[in-house]
Amino acid sequence: MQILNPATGETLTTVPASTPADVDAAVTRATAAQRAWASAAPATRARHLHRFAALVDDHIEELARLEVQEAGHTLGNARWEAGNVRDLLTFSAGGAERLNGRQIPTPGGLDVTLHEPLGVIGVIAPWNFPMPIAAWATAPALAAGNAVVLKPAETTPLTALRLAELALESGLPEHLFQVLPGEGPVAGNALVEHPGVAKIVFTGSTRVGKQIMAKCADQVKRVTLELGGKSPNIVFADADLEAAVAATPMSFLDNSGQDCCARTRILVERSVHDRFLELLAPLIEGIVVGDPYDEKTQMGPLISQAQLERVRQYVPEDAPGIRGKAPDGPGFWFPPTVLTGLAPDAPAAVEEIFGPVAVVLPFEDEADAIRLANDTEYGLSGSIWTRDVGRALRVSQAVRAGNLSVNSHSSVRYWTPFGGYRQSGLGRELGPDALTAFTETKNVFISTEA
Ligand code: TXE
Repeated sequence: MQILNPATGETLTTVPASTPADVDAAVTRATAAQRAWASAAPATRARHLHRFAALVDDHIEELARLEVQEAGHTLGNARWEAGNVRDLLTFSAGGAERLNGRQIPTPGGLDVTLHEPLGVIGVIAPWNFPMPIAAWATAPALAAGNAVVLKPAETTPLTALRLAELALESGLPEHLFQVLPGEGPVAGNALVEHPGVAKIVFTGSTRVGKQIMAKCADQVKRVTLELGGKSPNIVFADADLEAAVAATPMSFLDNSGQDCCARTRILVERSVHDRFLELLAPLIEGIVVGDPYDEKTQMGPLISQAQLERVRQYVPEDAPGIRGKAPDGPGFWFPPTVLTGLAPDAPAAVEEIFGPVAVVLPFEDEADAIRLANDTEYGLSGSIWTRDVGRALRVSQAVRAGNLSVNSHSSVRYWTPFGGYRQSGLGRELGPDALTAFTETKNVFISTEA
C-alpha cells in the first residue's frame, strides 16, 4: 500500500498489506500473550502502561511529525494528539488497579461480581485521527487485561506502527499489542470474522459500521461502533454572539472538517442570523490554510484525492455562502466553506461531508431549534450557545446526541465518556467506564449453607 503525504501528494513510503493468514497468526500469538497478561497483578499491568506512556512522552515531537506527514494535521494539533495518547495510557494505567467488582448482599451466602478481560480485541481504526483513536481502544483494553490486534486505515498506518514499536521498547510483553496494516475488506474483515477475536472496536463510516455489526451478530461478538456525525451548533439570540461566532470556524474546520464531532449544521435564531453571518464571514475568509508544519497554519489538506472529490460533490461552484482560501495543489486542498440558503433537508445539510464545509440554517424558536438539531440520522455531538441556564438544560436534555457542550465546542476529553446516539454509534469510549467495556461481568454466589 502506498502511503501519501496529503499536503504534497508525494509518496512517503509503502507498507505491505496483511492477509487473512497474517491476521490469523496475529490472533493466535495474541491469545497466548493475553493469558499471561490477564493473570498478572493489576499493579504490574499499570507499571507497564506507565512505562509505555513515558516512552510516548519522550517521542511526542517525532510522533506528531509522523501524524503531520501521513494525515496532514497541523503540527499544533498533532502534538496535542500525541499528548492525548500519553495521557490516556497514564489514565488507563491508573484504572487497572481500580477495576473492582462488587459484593451484593444475598441471603445464604456471599455474592461477588468479577470483571474478567474479554481476550483478544480487534481494533479497526480510521484515518482522520489515526494516532489518538488507535490509543482510545488500545490503552483501556490492555489495562483491563486484554490483548489488541489493530488494523489502521489504509492511508495512515505509520503512527500506529510506531506506537507498537514504542510499546515493545518500553517492555510491554510481546504480541500484546500488534498492528497489522491492510485493506478494510481483507485484513479488517478477517479480524471481524475471526472466532478468536472477542470484541471489535470500530471507528469509521456508518455504512461499514452496519456491515461489521451484522457480521459480529453471527458470533454475538461484542462491538463498539464510533460512526459518523452531522452535529448542530445551535446559536440562540440571547447568546454572547461574539463568543459564539469566534468559536464557530474551528468547530467545523478543525482537521479540515474530517472530524466526526464537527459542528457542520449551524442553526442560528432568525433574529440574529444576518448579524451572525456578517461577523462570521471575515473569520472564515481569514483562516490560514496551507503547510501543516507552519505554526501559523490553522487548517491543512484533506486526506486524499477521493475525499476531495467527495467534498466537491456537495459544493457546486456557484453555491451561495462564504468561502475561504486554499492552495491550488499539489496536495488535496479545499477552502473553508459555509453554505447558506439551503433547505434543511438538502444533502449538504443532513449528510456527513467530512470536509471543511458547514451549512447555516435559521430557526424560529427553541422548539424549532430542537427539531432541526434532531432532524438527521446521527447523534454524536453538538453545541448550544445561550446565556439562559434553563434553556441550556432543556435543550441539552432534548437533543439526542452523546456529547454536547454549552457555550463551548469541545467534545473529547479522555476522562469523560464519548460516543453516539442513533446511527452515530454504539457503546462509549474513554471516561471512567472505559475499562469495563473491555470486560465481561461474572457473578459468583458462594453458599454458606453447604
Ligand atoms: O471509511 P471506512 P472511509 C466517514 C466519513 C468519511 C466516510 C468514508 O464520512 O467520508 O466515512 O471514509 C476499515 N471490514 N468516516 O471510506 O471505509 C478501513 O480499512 C472491516 C467517519 O475511509 O469506514 C478503515 O480502517 N473493516 C469516521 C476503517 O474501516 C473495514 C472516520 C474506516 O474506513 C471494511 C472515518 C470492512 N468491510 C470515516 N471496510 C469517524 N467516525 O470519525 C473498511 N474497513
